Amino acid sequence: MDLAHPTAPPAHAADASATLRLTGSVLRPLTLSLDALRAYPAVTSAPFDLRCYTTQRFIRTIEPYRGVLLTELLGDAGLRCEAHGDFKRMVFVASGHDGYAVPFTWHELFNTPVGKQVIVAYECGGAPLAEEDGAPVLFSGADLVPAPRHVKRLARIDVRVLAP
Ligand SMILES: Nc1nc2c(c(=O)[nH]1)N[C@H]1C(S)=C(S)[C@@H](COP(=O)(O)O)O[C@H]1N2
Ligand SMILES: [Mo]
Repeated sequence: MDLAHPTAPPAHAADASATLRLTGSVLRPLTLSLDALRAYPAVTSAPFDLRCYTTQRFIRTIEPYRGVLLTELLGDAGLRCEAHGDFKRMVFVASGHDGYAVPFTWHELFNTPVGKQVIVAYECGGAPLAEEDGAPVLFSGADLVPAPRHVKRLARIDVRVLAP
């Protein structure tokens, strides 16, 4: 063992992987545990049928989710706009622990009804979701086929400003 470089403390894998980070073009980068998500104002979704976009296969009916709006988390982190009007070119890349990633734009979240139904959920059908159940789950309730923007074990929201 190299005494000058002691081994890292044991990683609390379960804790670490259930945390969500807000990174990129934000004023205050956030690292949020499931409990931290529960401290924000909560919203509840309507139940819906999850379908795969690729196969059109019905997957299962999802009972109402409870969680926090993605716009609420972005408001807390604060969007960083270096140039006038940067927000109009802003995109949010939501990715799961496995790298599965889906985008949103500033416009659809803040300038269309879609944003009112994009939830980071920690509860389903009145029961808490554990990491093993896929928590936190991001889903976009206004999508016509919700499975693609239904990210299990959401790990990161990265805020980017597209180059002109
Ligand atoms: N993290 C993560 N979430 C994901 C996916 C994935 O590969 N990774 N696949 C998506 C797709 S394409 C579908 S169809 C559904 C499948 O949901 P299920 O695995 O719960 O049946 O999850 C969605 N969410
Ligand atoms: Mo899918």
